[in-house]
Amino acid sequence: MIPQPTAQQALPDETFTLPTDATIGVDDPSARPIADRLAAQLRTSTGFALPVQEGAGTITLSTKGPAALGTEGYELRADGSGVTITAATDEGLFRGVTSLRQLLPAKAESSTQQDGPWEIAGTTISDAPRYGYRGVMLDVTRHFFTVDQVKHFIDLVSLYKINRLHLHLSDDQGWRIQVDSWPRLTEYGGSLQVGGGRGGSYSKAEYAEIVRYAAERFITVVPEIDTPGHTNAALASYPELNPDGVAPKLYTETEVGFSSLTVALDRTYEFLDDVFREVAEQTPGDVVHLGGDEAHSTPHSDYLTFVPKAAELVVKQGKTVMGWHEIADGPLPAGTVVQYWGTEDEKAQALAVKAVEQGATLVLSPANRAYLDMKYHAETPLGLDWAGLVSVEQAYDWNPATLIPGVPSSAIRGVEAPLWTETLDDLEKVEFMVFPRLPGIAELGWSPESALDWTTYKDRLAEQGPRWEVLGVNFYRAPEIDWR
Ligand code: TNX
Repeated sequence: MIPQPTAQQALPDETFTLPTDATIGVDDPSARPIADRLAAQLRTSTGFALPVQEGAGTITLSTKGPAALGTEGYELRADGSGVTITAATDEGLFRGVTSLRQLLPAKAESSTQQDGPWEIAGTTISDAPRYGYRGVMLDVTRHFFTVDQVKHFIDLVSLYKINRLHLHLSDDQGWRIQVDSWPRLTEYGGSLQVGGGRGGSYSKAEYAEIVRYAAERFITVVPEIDTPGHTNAALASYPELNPDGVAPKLYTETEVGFSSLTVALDRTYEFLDDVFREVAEQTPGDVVHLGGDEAHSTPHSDYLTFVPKAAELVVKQGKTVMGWHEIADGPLPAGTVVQYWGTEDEKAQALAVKAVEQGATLVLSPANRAYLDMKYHAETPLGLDWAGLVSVEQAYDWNPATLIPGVPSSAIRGVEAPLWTETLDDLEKVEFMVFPRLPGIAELGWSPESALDWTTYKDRLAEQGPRWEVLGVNFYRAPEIDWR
């Protein structure tokens, strides 16, 4: 399994076999949607009727589980008489069902009817995550991805117990979320993408659909509006945001660091007030990300003036501020989440320390480990290499608790694997960069430190191959993995 559970024991003399007349039982109506979706998948692949009923079933989902395992924890038992998943919350049940899917044969994921037997080797599991934030980021600005594409992405990442989807919604190349009070952001600012092709954007209804779909899989959307740099699409849409009142052209190349909001302009904050209000209104999650990275054309003193003002506008909406680690150079509101994207550079590490000294928590996305847009090896046809080559082992073989000297493990809120899409214009390319590296980051976020071991992980990873084949995932068959 990936992520490796906290504790798992074999029941050597027991095998669960899903019978033709199997049922799925729920003891709480709130868990019904989880049972219904499991039933729907298994009906498709097994051809069994799999009615969902109240009370016990062949597979039972119970919310009477131990509170000690937290909101995402669960227990699972598979033996000769059935499968029971217990958790204290629906979220915990969902994570347990995710594990059950991995215990079943890969063909259980099929979209066409397959032959059994549908067996699980007897086992007991008691499981809960190491970190509460286990994210993936999708950059929908450099290349736009439709709602259906994002849903597909959500389906795949949810298999690895990812619980945050960070959407990078604005950048130089495009503005991708509707803002009613500034309609040209999407109408004009969202019209193109890298390479000059047609871009796109999410209407409020479409964005709500992404948020809903993610929530159904217990994934919280973290929207990012990148400021004060990475703002050419906004500056191009509204001349009034520019110091000289002249809008730049739309931009469809891939340089970074050339654009900036105007820090001295009142209109800048009226703009951000509207944007953060409308984005926050559409975000049930607790966090709004204000970017803050690579503001190379914002004078540093301006940057230090800007970040607290922008952060205040997020706080005003009742949301927790999240930002890339550069924001830690100035004062941060209480509870800020700082996203570390450094490699081994001392400057970035010093900013992480400065963040923690201010009481912030860290989400770790070290670019030389967790950046899913880095090439696997020198010949990888897609991706970038500014942070180095990121092999499957390189992505997996690190410890979040000790990554940054001077940062105590208690300050680590979790991990996130960002996928920037300068070189990725369709889902096949996205899948190629995400798989097989994301499961490794997901395991670092979930599994106990004692379970992390490249040699054994490699074997577990190999077993995911047949699943991805059944699911039609275009994964990179890294030669160092002994794919089954
Ligand atoms: C740096 S990392 C960026 C992005 C690029 C990415 C490409 C960070 C916070 N900003 O603007 O897309 O590199 O790898």
